[in-house]
Amino acid sequence: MSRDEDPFRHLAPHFNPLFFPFSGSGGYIRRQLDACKRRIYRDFLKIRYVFAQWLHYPCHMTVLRVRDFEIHPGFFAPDAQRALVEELRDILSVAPLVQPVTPRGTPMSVRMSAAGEYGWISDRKGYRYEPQHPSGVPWPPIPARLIDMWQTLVPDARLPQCCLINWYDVTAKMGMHQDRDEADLTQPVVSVSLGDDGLFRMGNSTRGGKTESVWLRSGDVVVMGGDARLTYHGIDRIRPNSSALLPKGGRINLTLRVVT
Ligand code: MD3
Ligand code: FE
Repeated sequence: MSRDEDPFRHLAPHFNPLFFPFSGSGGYIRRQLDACKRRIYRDFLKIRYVFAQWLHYPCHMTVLRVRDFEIHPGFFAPDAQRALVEELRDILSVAPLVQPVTPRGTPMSVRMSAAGEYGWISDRKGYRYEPQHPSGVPWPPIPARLIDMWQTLVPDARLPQCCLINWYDVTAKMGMHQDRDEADLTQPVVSVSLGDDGLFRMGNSTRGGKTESVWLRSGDVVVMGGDARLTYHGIDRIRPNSSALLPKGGRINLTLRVVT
């Protein structure tokens, strides 16, 4: 780690819990210490983020990294969130939310719609991407501010072909799953949370194992690229009345995807 990268470089040595007096060249001890510093710094950011969530104050840090998920707390300011909700209303008036059933016939608790070239559908015939809403109308276009966000956060990716819209009432949840119905799994998925807080659980690239959870709040954006792309994940629960953005409460999650 060069001095510029040292997360504790702003601290005077006597405040620096990890001050290491001799700067030798490379070596095993130094690498271990650097790794340790990064871990502690990441945990520090996480603790700060968790406290910010509890105390309901905005935490304007750039990104939080948890298991290769890149979390951008408060990426969308309240004004932009309200504008997005208006754009979603127009989309949903053309392509209304539907309650999907799994191929085995179990209804999902989440309601879904989409914008863009493709929408993700689940029914008795299976799950797949379709160019039309079940009613037969084409999906409305993806709002420009979401395309903008995509180009800001993942400039090297292809443009998104689907903006999946998930709506959770306060009882809804989404079980742990992988997203692998897209043809090119090297392309990232970017998600936007709106409305009530949702407890997002992140697992591993195979089912089971240890998991970590964070509360996603209105305006937060998560980038799933690289190793996070095939990670199992889900939403355990919604925190009722945690946001005033949606008049009837609940949570909306938008996920932008490259499909073909
Ligand atoms: C990781 N949505 O739509 S957002 C989904 O809040 C989905 O509605 C949840 O899981 C929600 O598939 C979680 C975070 C998320 C979204 C898509 C991903 C994480 C992802 C795709 C690949 C890997
Ligand atoms: Fe998912």
